[in-house]
Amino acid sequence: KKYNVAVVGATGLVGREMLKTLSQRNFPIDELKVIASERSEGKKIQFNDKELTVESVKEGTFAGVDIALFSAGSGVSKKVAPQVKKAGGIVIDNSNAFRMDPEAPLVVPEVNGEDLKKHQQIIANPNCSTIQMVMLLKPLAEKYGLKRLVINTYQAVSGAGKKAVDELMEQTKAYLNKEEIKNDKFKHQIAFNAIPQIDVFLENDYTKEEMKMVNETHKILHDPELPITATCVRIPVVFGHGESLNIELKNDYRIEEIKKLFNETKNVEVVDDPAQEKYPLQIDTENNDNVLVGRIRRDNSVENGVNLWLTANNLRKGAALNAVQIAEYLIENNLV
Ligand code: 11C
Repeated sequence: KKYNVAVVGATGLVGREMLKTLSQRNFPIDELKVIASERSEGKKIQFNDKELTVESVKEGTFAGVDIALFSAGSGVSKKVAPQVKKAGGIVIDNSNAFRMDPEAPLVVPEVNGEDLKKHQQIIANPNCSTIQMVMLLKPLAEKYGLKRLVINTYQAVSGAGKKAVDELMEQTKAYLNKEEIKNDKFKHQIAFNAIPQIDVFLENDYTKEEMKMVNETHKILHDPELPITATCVRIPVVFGHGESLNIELKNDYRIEEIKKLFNETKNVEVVDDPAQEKYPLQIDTENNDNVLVGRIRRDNSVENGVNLWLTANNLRKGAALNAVQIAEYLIENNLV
């Protein structure tokens, strides 16, 4: 069977990656609609051997659409997703519009795919930095139990969209040419700098990105009481988020056992050879869809503590690929 698919936000960084992923994975598409804002209407997008024309949302746009992948910001999702639902289709939404909605499953297929069985046509794709982390937390939770988690992230500018990538490039050129540095997407200079702020600040002085990592992890792991604290930092890297995790497990472990566990986890790759100075790098994730984990070592300052470092492609597993995997899970389990 083939499906009518729509990509909403098709001209953005994630939207384009969604189209690439659908093509690479030979997703069973009957008709494909590429949708964006009115500004982009009429633009052409190549998909396999076809040239598609970008449409904007109009009355009847979603008639007959089975699955709509959204990555156009939470404002668009809140307004347009209900239209898809009303027309009988399923929304897989990459924004934060529905993530905490109890009716909307928040899913990483390898971790909590089962939650899709209760879907009510709107499904949320988690934040990129949450997705890559829970891929490792799930096997640890099952085998040892999780007691507490401390997260530090080193996130790529592409997480903030195409304009943010352009800003890093322009600032880098300006810096090297000793010209004036202009900033717009970021509050401060990002070239040759690190900014300990991703998204806006909340009343508790954490940023929204940091609280997403806490709240989304609680929901995905079905463990709402797990103590988690996060510091999220933007660094001048284009693709790939890095994360340092300090994890307290409930039960004792052996390092070799954890490495074996990760080696046996689907779509996770252990890159951990201190003797050879090998560990996951952000640049290694450009053409790799796996979550890379390394620097796995005991934290002797607490009982059952473990430190590790992970990287993954924020636009692929962190966004587009995870969304397409959700769609594939729905099809495989007759949930469309
Ligand atoms: C960033 N993690 O790197 C963000 C991007 O809630 O889906 C994704 C924001 C989100 O800026």
